[in-house]
Amino acid sequence: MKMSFRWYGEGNDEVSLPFIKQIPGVEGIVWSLHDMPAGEVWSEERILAEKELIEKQGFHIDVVESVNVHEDIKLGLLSRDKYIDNYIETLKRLAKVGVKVVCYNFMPVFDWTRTELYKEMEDGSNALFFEKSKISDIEPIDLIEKLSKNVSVTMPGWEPERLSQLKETFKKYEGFTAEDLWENLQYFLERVIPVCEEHDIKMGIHPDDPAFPIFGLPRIIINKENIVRFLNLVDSPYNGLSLCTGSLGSSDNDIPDIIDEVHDRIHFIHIRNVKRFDNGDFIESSHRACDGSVDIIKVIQTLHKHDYQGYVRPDHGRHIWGEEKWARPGYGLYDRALGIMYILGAWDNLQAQKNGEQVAI
Ligand code: DNO
Repeated sequence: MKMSFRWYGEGNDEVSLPFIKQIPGVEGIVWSLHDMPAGEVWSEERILAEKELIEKQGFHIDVVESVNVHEDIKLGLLSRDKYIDNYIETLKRLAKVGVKVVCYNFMPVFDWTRTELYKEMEDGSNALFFEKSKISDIEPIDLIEKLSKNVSVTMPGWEPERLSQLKETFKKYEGFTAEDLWENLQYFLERVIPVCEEHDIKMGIHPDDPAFPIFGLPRIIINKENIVRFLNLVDSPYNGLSLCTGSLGSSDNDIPDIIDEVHDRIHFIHIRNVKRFDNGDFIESSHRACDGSVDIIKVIQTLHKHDYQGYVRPDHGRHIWGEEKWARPGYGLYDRALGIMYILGAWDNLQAQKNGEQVAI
């Protein structure tokens, strides 16, 4: 596996590249032009500037997360072709500078959703929390307003222009079904994937987070059956998955089983843990298998069994050692760095066993 770390860009992330450099094993930065509205073509100058910045610190730029999909594409409006053309142009420009994988999602309106960003834990740390009952009695706009109060940065999926149109966007989705979303996803892929094949850049869809419908909007990348259906929409290695153990772990998915089924189409993985409760709530926990509901060790063993050679990053960590004062929700430095050490510890151990080395006790 190739370890990487998500970074939001100069002036947009309190975690600096030199700090990331000090985490053992990180080879690449997972990046994006976060201020670029969905549907616009990314400028070549901006792409090159970002590449230079990241490579100067000794990291590769192989993975972009995300190039966001314009809402009109998900809705299947007439205007979608223009936005797909733009998407394709961006992909070509990214491929030209050496990007290998683009992570994206196809969730209506929202990206990831939680009801609390800094839920306090007994040990004094805090973490992203999803309380199911809160979602049913709150208007989406009120939830976003409540959450954004303590946050000074723009979070992916919660961009101001997207939020300012929330009411109108919801109106457009009235009567919209999961099958409509499948159809529009297929339309998008049928146009984009042939270009990816030609330019050698792989697409990895991110599972829906949480992995069940919210606010009456359909969500489809939520379980094994649907992931298999998705991969068959366009059966090409360029149409792949960004497996996220935390998103799929928000409902009762057997993630090692999913990996067994589709490992050859996984291009990128987010590894993190969540603790699920019987009432449907979940909280993000440390990466350790015993701290959450996802058996992260088994996930790593399964990846190792299939000789996974793709990209990996730790995902959301808890905010620890006081970093909630400055860190982006879920994207502090410390717990993600600890997560990396856990993942690499497990991986190195498996490698050592494979190589027949004596494991010191
Ligand atoms: C959350 C992330 C997601 C992910 C997008 C991909 O922290 O995993 O926001 O980047 O869904 O498009």
